[in-house]
Amino acid sequence: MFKFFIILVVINQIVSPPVVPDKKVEPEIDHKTVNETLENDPLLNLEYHRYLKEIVNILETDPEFKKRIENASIEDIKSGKIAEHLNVVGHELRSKLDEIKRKEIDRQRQLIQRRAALSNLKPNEIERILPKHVDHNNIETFEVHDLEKLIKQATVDLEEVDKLRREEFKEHEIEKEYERRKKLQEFDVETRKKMEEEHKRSIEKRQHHERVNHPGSKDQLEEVWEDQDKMEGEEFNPVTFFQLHDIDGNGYWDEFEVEALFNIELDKIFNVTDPEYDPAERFEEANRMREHVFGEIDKDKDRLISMEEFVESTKAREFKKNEDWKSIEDEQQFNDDEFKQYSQAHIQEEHYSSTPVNDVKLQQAHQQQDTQHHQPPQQQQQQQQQQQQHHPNPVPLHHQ
Ligand SMILES: [Ca+2]
Ligand SMILES: [Ca+2]
Repeated sequence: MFKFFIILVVINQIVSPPVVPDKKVEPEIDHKTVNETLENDPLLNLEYHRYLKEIVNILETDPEFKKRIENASIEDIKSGKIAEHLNVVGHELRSKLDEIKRKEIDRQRQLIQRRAALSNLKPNEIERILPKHVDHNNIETFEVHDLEKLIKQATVDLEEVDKLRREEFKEHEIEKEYERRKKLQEFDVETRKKMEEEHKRSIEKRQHHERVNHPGSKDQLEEVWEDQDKMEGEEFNPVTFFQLHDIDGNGYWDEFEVEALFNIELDKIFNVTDPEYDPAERFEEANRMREHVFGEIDKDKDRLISMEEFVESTKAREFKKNEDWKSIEDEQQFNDDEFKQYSQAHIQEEHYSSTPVNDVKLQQAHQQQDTQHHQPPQQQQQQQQQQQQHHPNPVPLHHQ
């Protein structure tokens, strides 16, 4: 398969739509966040990925198009420059592309209109928030401009995806800690103490894991070669190793194939029998190992490792080094300020969700009035104290 298609297929797998649990309908949506809400809408994302896949599937069947993009550079793919070759695609396939685009536009419009109605958006505001992966000025045919937009959008997503994943993971860890401390408040002092000790023991146990081989080092890969590939006794051969782990045989290691190389190391850190075992942490660790290995080996930054890139990396001096690897268990994932910020926002949110809508509106009106009136500092302090009494912070702000 050509690199262009591999990259788009990889994008489609990696940038999968986030699983967002059904949230309660908010009494009122903040107008400022509407744009963001729509851009992150899981349904719109789902449609976009389906669309991307459908377009790739069609283009892949055109021999002339494939011939033209055979030697495309990663720069030309990322910039969308290769989209100009769409002009060589045959009439029949172009009609199919047109049809896919028309359906996509229809789907988008329906979804957006539903959401816009919920958020009381004006018609001119809807235009502004239309997804950027389709050319909306032409709603009938799929043109060079559409392919260019699609490729650009997909590669932008790809560059953002690791950053977003890290942020989401941090929030997950903070949330977990918040919930844990909240739960503690339900018990008496004695039980709480016991639970805290147990938690501490669990953390220490995870921190004292077996030594992890540095991801991508000779020692690490040789362990895979011997234990996983059952090649014990055979000398490590980079070409054979590459082929063994190019699972789909497309000539490149993609992110999933690389992450699969770390299972032995991950088992050293994470134990499913640990009562606090969290699959999200294992997933994050695999991603960080993969990011590290790609940073070292993927020289042309196309998010694929070619056999040449891999073989070359095994010749470097670093390959034989096996430096200590800091796992997520070895470092704190968030600081006190971040935790404090989350707790405060959450306490407020919990309070509002348990308050009837009319009361929320009344409170908002009161708050507005409050900010308009300049209160003397003493009064402000008194009010703050009253609020704190009303919504006591159930969670102590220092952790671990
Ligand atoms: Ca592969
Ligand atoms: Ca590469």
